[in-house]
Amino acid sequence: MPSSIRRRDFLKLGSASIALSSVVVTRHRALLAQQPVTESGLIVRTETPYNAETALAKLNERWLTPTSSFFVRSHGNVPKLEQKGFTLTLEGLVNQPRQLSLAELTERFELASVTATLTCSGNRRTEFNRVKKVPGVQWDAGAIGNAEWRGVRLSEVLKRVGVQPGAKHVWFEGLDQITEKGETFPFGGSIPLEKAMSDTAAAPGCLLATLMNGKPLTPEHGFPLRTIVPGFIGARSVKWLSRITVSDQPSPNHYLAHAYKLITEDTPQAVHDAAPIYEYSLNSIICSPSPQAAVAGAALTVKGIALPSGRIGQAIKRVEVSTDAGETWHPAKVTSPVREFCWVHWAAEVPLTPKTESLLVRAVSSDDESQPRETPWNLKGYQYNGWHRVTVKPAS
Ligand SMILES: Nc1nc2c(c(=O)[nH]1)N[C@H]1C(S)=C(S)[C@@H](COP(=O)(O)O)O[C@H]1N2
Ligand SMILES: [Mo]
Repeated sequence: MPSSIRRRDFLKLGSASIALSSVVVTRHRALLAQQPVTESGLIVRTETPYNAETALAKLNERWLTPTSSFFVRSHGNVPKLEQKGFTLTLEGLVNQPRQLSLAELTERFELASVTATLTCSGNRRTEFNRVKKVPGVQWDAGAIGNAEWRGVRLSEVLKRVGVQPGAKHVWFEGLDQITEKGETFPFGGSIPLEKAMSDTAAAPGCLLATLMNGKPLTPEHGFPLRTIVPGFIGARSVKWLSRITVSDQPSPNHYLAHAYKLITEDTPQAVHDAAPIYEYSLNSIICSPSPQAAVAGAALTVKGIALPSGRIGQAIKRVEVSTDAGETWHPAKVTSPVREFCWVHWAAEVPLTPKTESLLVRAVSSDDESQPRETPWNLKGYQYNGWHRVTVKPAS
């Protein structure tokens, strides 16, 4: 990892004092009424399977998202599992295939932890609908959260069982069952072996996690065991993990071989030719004010989050807000730690004019990568990372 990142690690810009603005921001109650928010701050998108995202105002409350308000993405049932009797199978291109109980896994290997942002590749999917409606869970921008995960490093487990020459990918399989087009199969996927082995001092390439924010995983988040792949889209962090297979090929599971690809036409050839999505992209979101909020005064405090892309070593360098449709940009102050694989929280005080109709945000990474104005449309609605826009109304 570049030393510039290491130096920034744990860097607290926390005391960035945001001048009190003279602005009145009122919540638009009618809009909230259309989207009931649970007590813990979740908006349920589908009951069965259970899919819920975090209300935007809640996303911005804490750098570490409380587990109770962390988004949930499930493709099938939420298995209710017992710790007793649970085993993890290790097989494929390994010298010593074996089954490990949860106790064996956590006692035989050193505990490691990582703070990492998890985001669904379909986060912000609804914004593609402006071009052409996309199917799938209609996520707004809250299918994202930041948590502290603890468990054992996949790399250490793989070294112990001995990876054979020719191995290139590590497959994961969960214990849930999904029925699609008349077939029933578990959720699964894979990551390149290189990613699994890419531990740094700050982050494992992949963690076999048993704890989330210091407590055992909840059933919705994968109890008793899941993978956490820092920097990769949520789909690669397989919940209710029961099987790891080392192979020379990527996983044939539907969620690696067919879904989670950027395609513009649904033909077997197009799906076959497209590469699986692994890393998530650079992104930023305005969390407050809320859409349609009434705003008044000469200045406004805008707050939100920004996420570096999942490439190793990337961090957020700059966040900018515009109140004039992208003509001029005002720098935001980062108000949280700055690390790779983690979002930052930011706040900006921006000028307001009677003509201000919307607020825009964009971020720049440590590699000087910037977000596009719009993300090109794709059929499944993945990886939206255009400038996030929130419309506001002058208060009268
Ligand atoms: N077994 C299993 N693992 C899974 C999924 C699933 O449906 N089944 N969904 C994936 C997707 S698409 C995402 S975005 C993340 C969401 O993790 P969370 O529900 O803990 O937020 O889990 C991933 N792991
Ligand atoms: Mo996802």
